[in-house]
Amino acid sequence: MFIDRAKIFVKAGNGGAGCNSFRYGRTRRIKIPTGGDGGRGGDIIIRVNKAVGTLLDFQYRRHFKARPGGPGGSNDKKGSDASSQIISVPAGTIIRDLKTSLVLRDLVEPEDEVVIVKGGKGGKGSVHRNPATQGESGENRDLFLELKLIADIGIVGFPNSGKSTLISRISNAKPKTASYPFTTLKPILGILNCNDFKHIAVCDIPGLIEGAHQGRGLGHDFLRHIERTRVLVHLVDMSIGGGEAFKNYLSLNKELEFHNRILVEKPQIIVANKMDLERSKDNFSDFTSRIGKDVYPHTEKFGGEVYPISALTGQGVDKLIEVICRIT
Ligand SMILES: Nc1nc2c(ncn2[C@@H]2O[C@H](COP(=O)(O)OP(=O)(O)OP(=O)(O)O)[C@@H](O)[C@H]2O)c(=O)[nH]1
Ligand SMILES: [Mg+2]
Repeated sequence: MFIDRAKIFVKAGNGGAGCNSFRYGRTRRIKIPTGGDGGRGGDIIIRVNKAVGTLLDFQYRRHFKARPGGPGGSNDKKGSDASSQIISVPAGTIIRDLKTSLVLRDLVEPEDEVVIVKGGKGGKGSVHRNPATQGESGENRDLFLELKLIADIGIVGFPNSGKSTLISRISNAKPKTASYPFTTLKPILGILNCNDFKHIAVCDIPGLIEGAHQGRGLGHDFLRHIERTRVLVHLVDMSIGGGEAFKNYLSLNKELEFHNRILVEKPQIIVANKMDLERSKDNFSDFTSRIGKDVYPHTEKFGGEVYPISALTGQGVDKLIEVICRIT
C-alpha cells in the first residue's frame, strides 16, 4: 500500500533523577553529599532511510517515546544518558507541526536527519550541595508527515495514454500496464541511467482526467508527487484523434494548474504516443498544427517540438531519452 500522509506523536525521554545520598566524614559529625546527576533522556531523530518507500509503517505505529535517562547513584555516579530513538522515513518527507502546520523540516537528501524533540536534562545530584532534583521532562510534539517524492522527471497524461509503458521502457521500473484506464493506482519511481554517472529519477503517477481537482479519478491526490520535479513529460495518446488529443492536452494542463500553478510553469516535453498505429500519423499532424498555435498559457513547450514515439515498440524513444538526459 502506498501511504503518503501520517500523523504521529513523539515524546523524548525524561531526564533521570539526581541522587540524594550522603556519607559521613571520618568523625561522623559532618555529612558529605555524594549523590550523582541523572542522565539525559533520549532524543527522537527522524532520518531518511533509502530502504523506506512510503509512510505505511505509521498506519500501525503512531506513538514514539524515547527512553528516559538513568538516575544518578551514590558516590557521585552519573546516570546513563539514554540513546536516541530513530524514526525512518522516505526521502521527500516534509515534517510539520500538527497544530500550527508550520514546516519544521523537509528531508530531501539520503541520510538527512533532524532531532525533532530533545530529551530532558538529567536532575542534579546532592553532590552539588543542594537537594537533588528531578530530571527535566522530554519535549513532545504532534507531527504531520507528508511525502512528496523526489524525482527529476514526472510523466503525466490521461489514463491509458501509455505512461507506465513508457516508464518501463526507459527505466528500471516495471509497473503493470493494461488496456483499461486507471491501471496505475499509486506513484511509481524508476531510475533512468543516462550513462555511468548520470541517473535520473522518473515518476509515473496515476492518470488524470478532467475534473480531477474536484476529486474525479485518482490522479489529483498524487499530483503533489510531481511538484518537485524539474520537467514534465506530457504524454498524449495520438490514436484517439488529433482534436481529441488536443482537448486532453488542454484539460490536463488545466487540472495541473488547478492543483498548483507551479506545475504548469515547469517545462513540458510534449510526447505523442502510440505512433506505431496507422491512424496516429494523420492525427499527429492535426495535433501539431493545433498545438503550434495554441500552447497552453504559461507552459513552455520544450524545444518547441512535439516528440512522436511508440512506447510499445520503442520507436522515437531514444531521441526522447537523449532530450531528457540533456536537460536534467
Ligand atoms: N499500440 C500502442 N499501444 C500502446 C503504446 N503505449 C501503450 N500502449 C498500450 O496502451 C495501454 C495503456 O498503457 P499504460 O502504459 O498502462 O497506460 P497508462 O497511461 O499508464 O494508464 P493508467 O495507468 O491507467 O493511467 C496498454 O494496453 C498498452 O499496451 C504504444 O506506443 N502503442
Ligand atoms: Mg499506468
